[in-house]
Amino acid sequence: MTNRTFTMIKPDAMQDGHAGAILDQITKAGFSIVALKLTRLSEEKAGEFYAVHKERPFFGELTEFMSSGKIIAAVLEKENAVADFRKLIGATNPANADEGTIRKRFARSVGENAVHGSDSDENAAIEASFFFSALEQFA
Ligand code: 3AN
Repeated sequence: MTNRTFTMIKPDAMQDGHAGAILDQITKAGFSIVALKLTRLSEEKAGEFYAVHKERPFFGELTEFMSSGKIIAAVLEKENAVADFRKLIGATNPANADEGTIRKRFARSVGENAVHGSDSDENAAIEASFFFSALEQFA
């Protein structure tokens, strides 16, 4: 699984109509889509996904936002996927993200920052399994 990462297109980017452009940028950067679904998280499920942030002051805001609308969840494959994808999406706060990164182009703010990208191979596998069965991660 070292060549896979997990992403979500978050409710802000979905509502702002950026899903197509974001998927285009991802595939043009050399990632292939291994699994993909459009869904919506309940606040409870969002809390489960972001459990590591439970003690952070923005946790309530985060789970409310992440359950506020549709998302697209996807598993992506590429050599060095986790690190390369973090580079492609840019800094957590779009104000600090490099020009041309997905967050610089499409994010609204640090809380509503357009996309998620796994921060390690281990978390990529855990997060992919949160949304997709083994059968759905076939590619
Ligand atoms: P990243 O998504 O770049 O890995 P994390 O893991 O620090 O960043 O944060 C997870 C998510 O929590 C972010 N994508 C963002 O939506 C939200 N978040 C992080 N920092 C803040 C903050 N200061 N205020 C509001 N939301 C935040």
